Amino acid sequence: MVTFATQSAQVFEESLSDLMRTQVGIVGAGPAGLVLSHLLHLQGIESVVLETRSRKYCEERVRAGVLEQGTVDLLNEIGAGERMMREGMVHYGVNLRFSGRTHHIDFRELTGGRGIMIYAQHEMIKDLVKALLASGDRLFFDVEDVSIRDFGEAKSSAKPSILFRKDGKAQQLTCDFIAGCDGSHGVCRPSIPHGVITSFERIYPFGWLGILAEAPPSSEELIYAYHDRGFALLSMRSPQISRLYLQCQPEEDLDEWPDDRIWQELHARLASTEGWTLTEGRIIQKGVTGMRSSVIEPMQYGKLFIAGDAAHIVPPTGAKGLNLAVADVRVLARALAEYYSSGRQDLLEAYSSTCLRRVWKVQRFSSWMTSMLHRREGENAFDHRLELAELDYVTSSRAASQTLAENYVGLPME
Ligand code: RFL
Ligand code: PHB
Repeated sequence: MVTFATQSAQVFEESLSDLMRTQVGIVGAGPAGLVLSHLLHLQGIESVVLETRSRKYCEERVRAGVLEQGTVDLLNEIGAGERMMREGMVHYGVNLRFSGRTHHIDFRELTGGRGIMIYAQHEMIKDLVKALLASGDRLFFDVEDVSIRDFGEAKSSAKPSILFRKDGKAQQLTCDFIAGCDGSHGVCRPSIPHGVITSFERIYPFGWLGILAEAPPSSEELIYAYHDRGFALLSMRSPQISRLYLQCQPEEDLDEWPDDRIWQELHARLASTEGWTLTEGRIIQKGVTGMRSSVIEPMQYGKLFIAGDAAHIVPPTGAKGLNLAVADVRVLARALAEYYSSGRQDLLEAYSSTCLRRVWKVQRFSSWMTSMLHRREGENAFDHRLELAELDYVTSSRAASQTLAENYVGLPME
């Protein structure tokens, strides 16, 4: 079935002939690939985005919800922020709840007025896809058998290419550079020869069970709750929809979690001694995500540049994955613009080292938030006391609260 955006099958057939050549071939239409294509378009650089999933799937996949100020500014710059500014919710703080009491971290006061935007990732994807198609750039969903070749030599005159099938027909897209924005299960990173990149990894012994519920959010701002029974998070998507998470086993069986058990657990873990109550509603989506941290070094090989989840994964506790993906492609777009306008290659050569400085700081923050807020199975009383002391310190020391706040709203771009 042809689902080339909103165009007809005939238009699609015609555009296949143009498809054979572009400046930047982008694999993956997640936040990294779509934002990169927009940024390149603004610089007059041509790109083609190839995505294995359908447009519908990409636009409905429930994931992130917290956008840093820098991500919000960028979406506005590329002309895809209008609906987000209307429908998104700006927050100037988050709450940490432990021992039944709630402590507010005031971003506005601690970061000189900065905040975050609550806006669902899939809504952002819809806006990016719509704007990209309106600007005439090329984006193909439902492609199959994607593979990449001839990308290994940065200085060689050989052109990299992306092979794929569309409607059963084999295609080849030749380009100057390939951007591997194909997430943690993509093909670009595994195409780099063995021994060229080093992979750093940490697997956590827990996961998150996430739900969307038709319930007005029970708090104006997010609540991160530390509890003896495990971590819980109250987030939201709109004034009518709550997004809630529970710490669980990494391979938790959802069949063991009927709706009433989920609510019971959320009530227990989010309980407060301050007269607060959790509003329930119909659960409209459920899912389990395992948690891990990973980074590859370097994030480039020849004419292939890896960005976003394809290069690094952070546990969701710091709400950073999408924002980090956007930060990578911002660096890449600037380096490519410099290359095409002046022939300078130094920014491209420095792509990986520039990105990795931010990546490791974000890994540090996400891993710190994760260990402070989660309970480990078999954890001893000493560790438990340390976690409580960490939370007590973070919420009572201005310096510590400020550290959390400046990382949460997003470190400045280099
Ligand atoms: P994506 O979004 O995974 O997109 C990659 C795209 O590539 C496609 N693909 C291919 N296309 C062509 N050929 C192939 N061979 C391909 N293989 C794969 C895929 O279909 C997909 O469309 O990666 P990207 O663009 O790097 O973006 C990363 C973010 O999506 C991710 O980091 C965030 O969702 C993480 N995350 C959060 N990030 C935040 O910044 N704030 C949050 O609040 C937040 N909460 C979350 C999250 C992730 C979660 N889960 C489910 C993992 C909450 C959760 C529960
Ligand atoms: C979300 O709303 O999905 C969300 C919020 C904060 C996080 C992770 C996910 O840390």
